[in-house]
Amino acid sequence: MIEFTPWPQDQARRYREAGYWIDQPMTHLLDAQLAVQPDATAIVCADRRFSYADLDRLSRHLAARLAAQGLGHGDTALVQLPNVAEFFISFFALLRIGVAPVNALFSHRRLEMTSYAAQIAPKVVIASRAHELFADDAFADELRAGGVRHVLLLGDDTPRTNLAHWLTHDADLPADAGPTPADQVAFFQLSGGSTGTPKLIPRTHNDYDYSVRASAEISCCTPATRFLCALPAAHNFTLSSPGSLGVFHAGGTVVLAPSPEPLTCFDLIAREGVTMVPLVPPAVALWLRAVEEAPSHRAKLDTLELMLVGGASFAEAVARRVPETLGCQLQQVFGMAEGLVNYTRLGDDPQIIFTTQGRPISPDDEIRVLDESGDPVADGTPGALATRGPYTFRGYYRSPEHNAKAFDADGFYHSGDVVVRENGYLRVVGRIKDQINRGGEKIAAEEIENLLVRHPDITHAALVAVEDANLGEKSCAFLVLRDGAEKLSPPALRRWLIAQGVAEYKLPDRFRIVPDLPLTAVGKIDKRRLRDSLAATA
Ligand code: OOB
Repeated sequence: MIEFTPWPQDQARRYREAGYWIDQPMTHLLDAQLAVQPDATAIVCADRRFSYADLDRLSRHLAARLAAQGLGHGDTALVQLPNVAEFFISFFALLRIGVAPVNALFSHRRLEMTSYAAQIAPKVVIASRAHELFADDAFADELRAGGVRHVLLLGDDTPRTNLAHWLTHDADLPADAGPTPADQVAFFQLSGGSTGTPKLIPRTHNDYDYSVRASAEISCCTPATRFLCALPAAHNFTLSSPGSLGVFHAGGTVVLAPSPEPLTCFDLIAREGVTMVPLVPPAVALWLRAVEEAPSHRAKLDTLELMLVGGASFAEAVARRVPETLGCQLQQVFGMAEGLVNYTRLGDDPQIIFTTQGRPISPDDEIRVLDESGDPVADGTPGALATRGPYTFRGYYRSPEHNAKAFDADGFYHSGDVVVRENGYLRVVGRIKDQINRGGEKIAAEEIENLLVRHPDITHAALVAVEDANLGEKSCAFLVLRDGAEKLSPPALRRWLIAQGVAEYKLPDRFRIVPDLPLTAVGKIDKRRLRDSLAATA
């Protein structure tokens, strides 16, 4: 079994008694649809359509082939696929045989993939030839040398390693051991992070499945829901809030888009009659601008009923333009891969919908808003968010030191967000974690700083957020150079970072060479002063 920090028994009992944890593997949501509407369309992926029966059959074929290779409970997988049907086929296949995947983002590169592989020691890697890392065999060979038994590639020429081959039927395969018990780890979510290495979040069947079922209800998913999956399919928001899984649970259709680029999405919405879409704030701004510049686009959005917006802070003035300009309802979502998800409710007063990030999914989500000494603040006063509940994890994978800081003695997870609570609703007003939120994409400052100081000419580095009109935030790296070092140009620095294998969204948008970094009274880098110095010169 895969190790994880379990919930204390009394809480686990309460979550079961309340009906949150139903002790069924997450694959039950597919089985349920297979029983009632096998021929309904589950996924639209470019010109391909997959019914629930197709999704079930193809995921069983892959599961059977992997099980025949000896994969099963306690094993892990590293998956990196773009928004294609094979992502869901692989996800359910792995769940069916109790193999827990890490679903990396397609934007992740060598550093992230190597870190995930080192943490989970996967037996199988499922990826795509369309990704630069897998365009030739070098990285796959490296993975194999590190213990990976199978690398299956979408779009490969060799049948043995082509994912398509693994989706074909073989009647002679033996039965597998089935999914892991529902109180065990189903898969890993990725943490946005604030530490040097990307952290993994073990999610159990019970906890994740509850968040999916409850989210589907809150966003009113039905068999008529046609959901546009345009953000990365593996992200917690797109996967489970209510996400593709919430839509499968309700028996609706997931329409895949390669990216949230407005014109492609508008055509897909019109062609497929899309009713629901989750977006991050910068994508909403692009959609609004596209319709405002060419009002004829509005007709393509006729079927769109609900837009969910989350992942980064969303300005009230922009929120108000969503129903006006796009003709659909807005639902704000404030969630985290670690667990807790808040939603404005569809029947809420518009003022609540435009000005808050919602309230928790569950009556048993416990929320504390704390001052600097850890005492609760009064409603209406900003404070640090701490939470525990039926789908909020209890510990990062194999990270005891970080867990000691991220959790308190009561098992509350401290998310690093500064929130204001009023009448049970939360507003996100700031952040204490050392992270940059670049339009919903999270960058752990420490990860990039550690990388920068590996450069032979850099002795100190500090990454801070800069306000940005389009993305909300961008990043700026303050660098102290070695005595006598040549001046480094931003393009040269970016090229050097790319060569280190880091995802492009983590590259600093700006660089500032400084003689030294300001320190606080306790000798830490004074990032506030760095941010203020940028604001002053902006
Ligand atoms: C979602 O998940 P993550 O894990 O990528 O990032 C979580 C962090 C939060 O701690 C917060 O700092 C920020 O992203 N965030 C927001 C926000 N939603 C997330 N900040 C301000 N306003 C919001 N509405 O981003 C995520 C997971 C599930 C559902 C939605 C978003």
